[in-house]
Amino acid sequence: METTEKKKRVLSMVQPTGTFTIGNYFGALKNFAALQDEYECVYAMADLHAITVRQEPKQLRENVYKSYALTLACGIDLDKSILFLQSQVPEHSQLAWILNCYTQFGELSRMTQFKDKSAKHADNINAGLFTYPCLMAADILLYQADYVPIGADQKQHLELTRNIAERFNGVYSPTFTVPDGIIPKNGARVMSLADPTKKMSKSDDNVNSFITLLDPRDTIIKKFKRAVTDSEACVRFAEGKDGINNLMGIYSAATGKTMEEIEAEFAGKGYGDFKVAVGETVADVLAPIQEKFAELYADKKYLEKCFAENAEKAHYIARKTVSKVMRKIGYINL
Ligand code: ATP
Ligand code: LTN
Repeated sequence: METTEKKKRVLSMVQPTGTFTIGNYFGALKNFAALQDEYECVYAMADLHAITVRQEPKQLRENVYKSYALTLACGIDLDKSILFLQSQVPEHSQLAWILNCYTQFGELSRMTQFKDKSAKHADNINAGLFTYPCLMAADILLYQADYVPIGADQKQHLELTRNIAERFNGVYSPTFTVPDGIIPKNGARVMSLADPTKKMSKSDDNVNSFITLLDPRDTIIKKFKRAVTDSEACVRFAEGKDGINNLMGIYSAATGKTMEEIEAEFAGKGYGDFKVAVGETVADVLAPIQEKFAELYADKKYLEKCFAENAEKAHYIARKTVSKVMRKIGYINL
């Protein structure tokens, strides 16, 4: 007998806070496209999250168009997946408030992203920065997601999401699907080229610390040539060689080669040759994305049509969850 199994659902988001880096790509975006055939995928630009850090309105608007076009250019097919703007689906804010009331102050205080961002923006440690993980939990739980593709830095937030879901389900009755993370084997934690003990981040003040998906080929190679390494001059993966380990990780994520294969390929060669090879390989991976991006970004009318259609599809799913949650809590829900 033929069985038509319902596809499991995937959800993930990226903050439109600048041009995406290869950290965002290898950690998350690359997986977004890869999961589309097997799962029902819902993706979004987390523009509500973006304002936990002060944003200039014109710049934010531009970043949203740009990030959306870039995400599409990474291979999202809108006939298969949904890609929407978080601020256009009001249920995210609505459920986030509710989940705030099922999350403990102590739990939020332990979040390392909060600690890092409050150290970096000491003049603006706002309540949104603190309760941000509740909004992220709402993003995921609204869609009853089974899987969440993320980089390793988001593991702690996903764990909290699972705890909130289990708590709510326990207080009432099963309401939310408890999600699992999908963290890539290679590229889950791409480090800064300037300080390989720190995560590569698109909002880093030093532009040489990251490679963006839109960097021209010669800039990519130049930035890799400048990457901080060590003085051993031997391409091998080992403790204490953070810079080289990071470059090997990037090369591995771009080519699929193992660390042993990379060591063999560069045996007897210096860091100079290795850095150029990493740069050229990354530039080759990014070239088709850049080409597709240019086409999409030039057509804002098309992007706006996508925003509207996809927000409506997302809203349809999100609304059902909020309605269920309201009923369970005891709200009058006509
Ligand atoms: P910001 O600098 O604004 O804090 P970010 O560069 O850290 O942003 P996000 O929008 O917060 O990027 O992250 C989007 C996705 O990319 C998340 O799944 C996150 O885990 C992943 N990601 C971000 N940086 C890296 C990195 N350096 N290595 C691997 N994955 C990453
Ligand atoms: N918190 C994530 C971005 C994000 C997200 C989400 C990721 C917001 N909502 C839902 C996965 C699922 C970040 O800072 N990278």
